Amino acid sequence: MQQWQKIQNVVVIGLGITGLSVVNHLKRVSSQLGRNLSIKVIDTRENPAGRDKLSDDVPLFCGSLNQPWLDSADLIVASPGIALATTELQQAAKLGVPIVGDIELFAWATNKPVLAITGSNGKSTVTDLTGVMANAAGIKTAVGGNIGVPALDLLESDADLYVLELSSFQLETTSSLTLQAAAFLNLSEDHMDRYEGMHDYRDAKLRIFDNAKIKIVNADDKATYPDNRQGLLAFGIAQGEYYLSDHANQTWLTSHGQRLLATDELSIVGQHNMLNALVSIALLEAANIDVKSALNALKSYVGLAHRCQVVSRDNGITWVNDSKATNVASTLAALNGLRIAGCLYLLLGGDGKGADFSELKPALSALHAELYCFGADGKQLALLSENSVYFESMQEAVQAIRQKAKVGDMVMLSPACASLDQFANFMLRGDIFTQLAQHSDEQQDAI
Ligand code: UMA
Ligand code: ADP
Repeated sequence: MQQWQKIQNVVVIGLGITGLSVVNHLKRVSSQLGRNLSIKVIDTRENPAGRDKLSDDVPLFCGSLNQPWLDSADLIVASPGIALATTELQQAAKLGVPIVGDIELFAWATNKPVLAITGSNGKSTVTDLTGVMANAAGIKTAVGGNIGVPALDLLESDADLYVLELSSFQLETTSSLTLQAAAFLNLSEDHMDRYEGMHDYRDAKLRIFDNAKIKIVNADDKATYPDNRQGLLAFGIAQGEYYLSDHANQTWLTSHGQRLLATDELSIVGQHNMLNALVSIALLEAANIDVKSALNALKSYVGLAHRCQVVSRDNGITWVNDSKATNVASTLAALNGLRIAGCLYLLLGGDGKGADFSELKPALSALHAELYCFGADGKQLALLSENSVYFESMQEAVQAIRQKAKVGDMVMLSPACASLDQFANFMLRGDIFTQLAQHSDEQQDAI
């Protein structure tokens, strides 16, 4: 609690789920301190999401950043959706007002072990899987952060271990989070509206290693390596301490030369998910958790919804929902290293946001694949291969696939495009695909 000694006036910026969690936490801190902190909230939106949930005793200023409030604060707690570079925040910082985020407050509040994950792709999957495995190993584990549950809300759970997904925005406002282990999964272009370039974005992500005992990096992506290599462990396809090895015609998840599990036994698919599993294993080992007792949980883990999720295996045909693949990089991840006995029916289409789809060509030509394209950029995607057809809608494309698919084939929605031309969001697109995949032929007519 010593961090709070000289703090009385706290201004929270942002009234989304983070801002609300911060206000609730500040009230808990007040009762622990035995004095009421003065709490005020600002949101630049006229009608912020959490308005109805804020208690009446907390003053709220909407529509712009209230400079006098900021300048007279003892502490500003900024939500991840607001850029630190904002002029008003910069002015307050110049006056010496400290600016932190919710994860920094979380760090002040706990001395339990914490594992954290960042990267451009795969964060949610690794975070969730690590939590599932740790719980299966008998450790009471709470999972949150950028995955959708604010970290401060986890403190009530009285867990023995925390697993946090951290975005670059959250890392920018965190400086004293001590981690048992941290993983930086990969780096590809994202959030360039908030960063001056890749260098800036990478620096924000590298902050995850500042107070980490064990640093888990991607041997195949050197951008994930920090300058200070103390405590470094690497995962990779064929290099590092955690890698994929071949033995007896199978590929094995391998830790420090020890084969732990054949990847054929996993329920999740795609080479990127094998790597995600290796990272979860590395994180658990870093927390001294007996991984062997969690291998059954790893085997049966089916992944998060809409991320390379197997939604049906009826009649020997595997149906995979990867609707979260809203860009070329994530579809490439789904295709790389995919092994299918039969044909891959790949559903591609939607709003491509001006992307260059040609990067998909090499991965597609390595597979026995037929492209079923749909939506706004479907015709452009159909040009990627001679084995392609175009339909107005995803639903029509699925109906056509159903007539052809047979035992050993895979039907995968990994569209490389946003959904907004035909669906409210990627979740709805994935839900409709899943419904189509799970319904028998007779039920199809009713959809
Ligand atoms: N906003 C304003 N004015 C403000 C404050 C926010 O316009 O004064 C806008 C932001 O630009 C943003 C929206 O409001 O578009 C929400 O911002 P927020 O900081 O209030 O967000 P929360 O609802 O608290 O959710 C945040 C994360 N969102 C962001 O970082 C934008 C959630 O990650 C996270 O799950 C949650 O905290 C709990 O930790 C979402 C996300 O999209 C899933 N993250 C980005 C990503 O994964 O790419 C980083
Ligand atoms: P994030 O939380 O970083 O957005 P998710 O786990 O939600 O990551 O996955 C987002 C998309 O990226 C999905 O299409 C998923 O299949 C793909 N993906 C998952 N893991 C990886 C990885 N290790 N490398 C590249 N892409 C990945």
